[in-house]
Amino acid sequence: MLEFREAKKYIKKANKIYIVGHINPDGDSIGAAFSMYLALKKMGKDVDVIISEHSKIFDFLPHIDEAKTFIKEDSIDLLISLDSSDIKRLGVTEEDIKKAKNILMIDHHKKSNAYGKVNIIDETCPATCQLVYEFISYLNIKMDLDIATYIYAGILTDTGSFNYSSTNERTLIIVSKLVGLGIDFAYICKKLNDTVKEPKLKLIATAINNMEVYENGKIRYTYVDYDTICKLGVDEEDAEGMTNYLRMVQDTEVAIYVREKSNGTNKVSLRSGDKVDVSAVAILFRWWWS
Ligand SMILES: [Mn+2]
Repeated sequence: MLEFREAKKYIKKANKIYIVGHINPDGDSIGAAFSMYLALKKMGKDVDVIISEHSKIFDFLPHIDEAKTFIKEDSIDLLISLDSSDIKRLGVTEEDIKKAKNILMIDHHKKSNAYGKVNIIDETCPATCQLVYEFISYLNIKMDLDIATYIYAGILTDTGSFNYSSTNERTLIIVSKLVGLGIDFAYICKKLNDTVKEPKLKLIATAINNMEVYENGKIRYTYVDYDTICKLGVDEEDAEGMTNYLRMVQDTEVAIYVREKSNGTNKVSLRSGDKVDVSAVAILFRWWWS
């Protein structure tokens, strides 16, 4: 990739580097940011990583407590953004972004708006972590167990544990190398996928109990009010994702989850299989909730 060469130049000449993921970071954002951070440290760079408020499920990851929350210097040479298609979603303030002389953007989202001096964007990568793996290899930095763990966490998250069609041959080749490096993939998977807090389990039960079924089971809808969410002790993050359970039912095409928020407004989540474009429905109703 041509941009790799350009990116390497900027990294080489930078004295102070910060790495940042997006707000509400997922496994791919954290995985990409930390693998990049650990790799550049191995290169001998003066580098820091910023992760905004994140879920406790990531606490088991190595070095995660080294994350910073802001840029303490007045000026830095390079800000590397990972997994964020929009500069407004970066996990740093606008003032902090202005401190950077240059931005290197690494992302895999469709419709990514290039906002960096150098932009490494590959929509064919199922995860930014896959792109970071390629870049770290290009930089000739030796992978170690910690870097491999982060890359794996990111790929696992964004491929839905290799279930999504975005997973490709290259993904699995890379994962085989990570396994070769000795990553504890069963442990990482358990930590990221199979751990659920009791309030969330009770919320799932409530959401399923409230389920309404339309069009012979093709459409499934559920609603949970704020009072229930409070009574169950579910936090904001755990209140998400109920559409996943509705979609598990055979022949479901569309899943709709509406939940009441603390300010009395409703958050609507729409998910579909490959037959219905729910984003068109969301756009249709945009006037209604904006
Ligand atoms: Mn991603």
